[in-house]
Amino acid sequence: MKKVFFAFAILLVLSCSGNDGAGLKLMTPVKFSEVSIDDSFWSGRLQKHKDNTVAVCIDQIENQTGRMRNFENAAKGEGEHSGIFFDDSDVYKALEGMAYSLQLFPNPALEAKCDEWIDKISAAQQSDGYINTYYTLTGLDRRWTDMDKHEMYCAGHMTEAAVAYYLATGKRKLLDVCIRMADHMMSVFGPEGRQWVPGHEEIELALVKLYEVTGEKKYLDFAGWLLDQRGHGYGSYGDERTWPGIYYQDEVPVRELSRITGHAVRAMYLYCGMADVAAYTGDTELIAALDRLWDHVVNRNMYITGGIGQSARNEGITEDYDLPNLTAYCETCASVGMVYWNWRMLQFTGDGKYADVMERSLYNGALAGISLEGDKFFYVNPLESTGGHHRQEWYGCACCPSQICRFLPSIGNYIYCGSDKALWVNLYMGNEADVTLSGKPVRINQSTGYPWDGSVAVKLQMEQPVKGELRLRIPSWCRNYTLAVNGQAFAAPVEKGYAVLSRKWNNGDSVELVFDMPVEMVAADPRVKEDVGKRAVQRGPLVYCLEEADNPDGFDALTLPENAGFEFEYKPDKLSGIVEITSPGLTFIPYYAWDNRSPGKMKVWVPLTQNTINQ
Ligand code: FUB
Ligand code: ZN
Repeated sequence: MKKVFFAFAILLVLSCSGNDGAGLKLMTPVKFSEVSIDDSFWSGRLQKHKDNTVAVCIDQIENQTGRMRNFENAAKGEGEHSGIFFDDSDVYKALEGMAYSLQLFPNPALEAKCDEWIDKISAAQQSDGYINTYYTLTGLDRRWTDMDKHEMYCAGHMTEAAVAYYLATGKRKLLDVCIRMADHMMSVFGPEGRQWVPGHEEIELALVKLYEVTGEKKYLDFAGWLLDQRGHGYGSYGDERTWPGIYYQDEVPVRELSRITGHAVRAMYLYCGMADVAAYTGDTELIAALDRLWDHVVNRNMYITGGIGQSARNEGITEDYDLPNLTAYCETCASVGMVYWNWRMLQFTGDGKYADVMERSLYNGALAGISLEGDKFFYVNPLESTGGHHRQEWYGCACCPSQICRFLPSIGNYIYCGSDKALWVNLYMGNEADVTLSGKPVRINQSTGYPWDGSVAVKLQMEQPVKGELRLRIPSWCRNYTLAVNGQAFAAPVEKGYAVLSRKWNNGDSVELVFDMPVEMVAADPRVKEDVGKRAVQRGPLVYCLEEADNPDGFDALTLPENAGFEFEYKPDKLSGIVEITSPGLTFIPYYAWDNRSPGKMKVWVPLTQNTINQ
């Protein structure tokens, strides 16, 4: 494949759209466990996760750091706590990833390892249900005194792991630990108890998962109560409060929120929790707040990579349109959070604008967080490097490696959603899945070269003909596409970014979708001072970058003519297989793939060649 395209500049001016998100969820995702991924881009990543990422996490948790020893010590009630006060959460997040991996690749040895960990976790639980190795080993008398100490955050991650493991294996030992911890929390806090504002959100969305799996509405109610604790001045974070309430999203009641503030990952988990509670309560005020927040995040505070959080100082948000490249924080966890949150927003409305952001954050901001081998991680994801920024196997604060460990094997979650009469295809990757259409079982098969080329073939198998809609997402980056059913051109109206193919489907029907995928130069919103006079290169869902390994001469002086022409070519042996983009004197690689070779400089936004501007 070798083609030449002349690029055109597009202005990335993102417009506000109306508030049409109110109400209960329109659609339900097809779970990753129902989807069997067989894809030239993703299958290798899932293999590396199974073989390398999980192994790194186990080794770090058991041998290189004291994370598992903390549980052993807490069970004995003696010994020191080592590491950070929220290190338990990494054990839980890795365990959640292991549970997902088991669903993709059954593995008795890995399951035995999970059971061993769960025994140790369970042994560290106090008789009243409380569980947290930091306070157990440093003084239980001080528990529940500092809202920034992540006790509920750790409980939330334990709950997500427990639900994942229960769904993967049917084993409920860890789930019972979580139920006892949740009941303990509800015996201390709540309308009849003490007030509490979790300094790091996470428990809210986890309690909704606990509600889903137990059917106990009290957990949903507690999640809603915790959300409504915020923004009333109840928060108290340690003796010497380093951060104001705005850092914790505790400045404004959740229903009145309209601007993202503070710590980026906390904000993402809060918005997910708001969406999850609203999905069951039908709370339109929460949804309206989420709509306002989405506009503010995406149109003023998001990088082209789908990453958020401009500053290392607060691991979060600074000011609108302040998007520095070299010092961009863009924590991997925040990009994963963007996927989680946009996926939830999509389910309320079926609006492709959420899937577009989900895809952007997935393929760029989040995927950059893990090496091609799956054994090294980025915590911070700048859009420019002077050569000193590299992936590491682990971090003192290891939230990002454990985040990627749980996120990657669950990518199958984001491909399909079902609604009353429609099957929605949100992401394109090769897979087979058992789904329903208009309540009837259907087997769907997707094959595609995405993200390297825009051809997608969908096949449907069913016992009886089924009347219903297949809704295929037309990504916002795509300006031209063709659509055919059984080889015949098919005119389908596009509603909110989805082509609606409404017909009676027969066994063996096929759909062929071809997206034009030219190389494009992208200009930032002119209010982003850092990117004035610069362009980024994008093709399909992928943002590209220049890396010194490909451009060794005069890297700092490289510029891009405004009328640049581009070629692109699939290189199977380069960086595990990429489409490389070239323009005279410049070689671009996908941003996610940088820092997998010799260390060097990198940049996403490239200055325009001075004498070519406005030609
Ligand atoms: O505080 C827990 C996690 O550690 C946060 O989500 C990350 O930003 C890192 O600070
Ligand atoms: Zn992180």
